[in-house]
Amino acid sequence: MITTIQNYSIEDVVDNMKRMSEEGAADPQVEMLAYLANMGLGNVVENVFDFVKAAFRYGTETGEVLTHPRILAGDYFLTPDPNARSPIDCDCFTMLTDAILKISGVASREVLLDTNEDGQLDHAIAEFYSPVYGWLSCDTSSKSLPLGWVIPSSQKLIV
Ligand SMILES: [Ca+2]
Ligand SMILES: [Ca+2]
Repeated sequence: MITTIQNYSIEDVVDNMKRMSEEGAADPQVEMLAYLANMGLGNVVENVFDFVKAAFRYGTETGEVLTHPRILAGDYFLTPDPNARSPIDCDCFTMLTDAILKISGVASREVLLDTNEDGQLDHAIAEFYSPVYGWLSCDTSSKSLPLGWVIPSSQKLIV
């Protein structure tokens, strides 16, 4: 059973992540990121996965923050060196990835995870819908997990 995420109520996190992702999907600079991501010739989901992973780096935030996708897009265009951009954590990657997937025409959603099933949420990912396999992970904040991981439903809270 999922109950808390750090010091925030689940309702606050869920409401804010959903709202920011939806606003991000309507933001001109986030749309530009989707355009850049899809200049590749590969599968759309792979394009977005590779682009977001390369564009931002994972890092621990000071406190827990939910950075709006439009702010991340602004940082992308203002800061040409990816290593100079502010590090972001999993929830920020999730909102941006979900927004860019939606702009790219992919059915996607945000998911909060309790990966060790101890009742505490500890991770966030975007998922995309595969007509064959159902909902699959698009975890752009992970250095190691490949695209398309199947997450057990017992770990998921759908945003
Ligand atoms: Ca965060
Ligand atoms: Ca946990």
